[in-house]
Amino acid sequence: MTDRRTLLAEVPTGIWLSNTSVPAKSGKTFPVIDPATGDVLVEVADGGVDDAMAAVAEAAEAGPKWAATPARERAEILRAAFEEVQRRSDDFALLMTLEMGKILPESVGEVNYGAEFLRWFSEEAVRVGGRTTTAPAGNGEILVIKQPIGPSYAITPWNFPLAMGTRKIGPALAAGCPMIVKPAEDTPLTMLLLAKVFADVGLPPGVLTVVPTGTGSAAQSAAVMADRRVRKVSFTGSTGVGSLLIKQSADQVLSTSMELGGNAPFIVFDDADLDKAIEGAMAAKMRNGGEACTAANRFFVQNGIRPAFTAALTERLSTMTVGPGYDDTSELGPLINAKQLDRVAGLVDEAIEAGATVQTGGTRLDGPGFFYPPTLLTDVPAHCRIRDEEIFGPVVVIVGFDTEDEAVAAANDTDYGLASYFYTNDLNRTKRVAARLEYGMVGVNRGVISDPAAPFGGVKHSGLGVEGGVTGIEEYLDTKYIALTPHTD
Ligand code: TXE
Repeated sequence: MTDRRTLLAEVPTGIWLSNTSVPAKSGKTFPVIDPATGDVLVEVADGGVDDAMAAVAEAAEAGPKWAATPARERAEILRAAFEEVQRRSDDFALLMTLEMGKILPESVGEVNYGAEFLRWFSEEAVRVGGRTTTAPAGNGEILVIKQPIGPSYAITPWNFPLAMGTRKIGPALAAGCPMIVKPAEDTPLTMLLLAKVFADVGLPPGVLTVVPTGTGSAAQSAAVMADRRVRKVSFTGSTGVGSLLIKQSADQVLSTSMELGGNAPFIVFDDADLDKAIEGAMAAKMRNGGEACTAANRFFVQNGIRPAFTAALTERLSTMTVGPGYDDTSELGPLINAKQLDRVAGLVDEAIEAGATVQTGGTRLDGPGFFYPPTLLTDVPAHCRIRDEEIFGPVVVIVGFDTEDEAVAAANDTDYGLASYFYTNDLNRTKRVAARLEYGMVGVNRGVISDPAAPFGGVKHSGLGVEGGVTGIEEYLDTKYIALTPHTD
């Protein structure tokens, strides 16, 4: 593994254009912070609208040639990038832990998960095809073909700095679309290293560009989406920003993929295996420090098993070691920044004021760094903000219930509809409850559901479109039909 100082010196910190790192046209930079200490790791180029327009121009120029590149060649570049990310797994993992804060083993897990999208879509690239139908009235044939949608724009979040990039870049490049990426201001380094990896394995210049910015996200996205050469926007982030982007994208009638927030229910029925449910709860809540859109947000536990479940989970949470993600002993890292720390602490304080009981945690930890302890709350009233909003932190809220109907109704009583989980050993209930949950994804007797082969996406305020799986590439393809009447004379 490259040591920390060498890695930070090596990672590109400019705007990624023409397969090289260049300063912002304004010369401005912004700091990337280590959330475990609050210290500046490096300064990164603060891209302005003019830098973003240079990326759009490159994408527009590179697009037709990339689209015409044989699928097998595009697939080979994606495959080589997959291998190179794996080869540099330690570097990617350390970089992610440094800029995002998650514990190192989880960063290694994300490298594997994130890299897999490149391999998966390298395999999908060669399977894009249409179909032919003989028109029923006998007047010729209908040829249905798939074509790359064109230059695409990705806005990525900070919680999975690699995987949220590869989940968009993989299918875009596989489909034949160039991609312009705006990484989150908290975590631009992982994306810049990924862009370098692509250049190292032979991706032509202009096919992948990265325009980091500190405070210029709104101006950049407005300008890029207003440019008629751009045909697609793919966003992962908060529902508020997603909804704004949908409105903005309407002017150019852009294709949009929106992976937005969640408010996942985690239901435990009396007949569930307690130990397995606890393991699942730890994974669904504490993975990534709770900063995941699939994170369990509300635990509904049937009253027969509730006391035992609450005691066991409280015990697990209260013995976790909190510390910097790069320390071997840490089981939970810091939150991403001061804003998120204030948000999580505020939600907990408000719940306590509304009558919640703190079983463990509940008070922010002293700095430096943005640490919040594992926390478990009971007696939280319905429609307290902590039950209605995405917590995005290591806080468990347990609510009791008596009947299946009651649990399903409470689980569905939210505007979100991304991930959901439940534990039961009753097969009939499994099918019933899975069908009734108004969510894009349902985990049954498991706390981790993400997989490159799965069509990841939500309903209601959680988004539009799906990423990954065999349908993931469709987000970057247009369907065209050619009505063909061959001359017979
Ligand atoms: O998200 P933002 P934030 C949720 C989670 C979290 C909350 C706030 O609940 O607590 O959002 O996090 C870019 N035009 N999720 O404030 O702002 C921004 O630069 C264009 C869920 O960090 O949505 C970053 O690249 N872009 C989630 C990206 O949007 C804009 C992941 C996400 O940041 C923009 C992250 C604008 N006007 C947060 N404003 C998930 N679905 O996994 C911001 N951005």
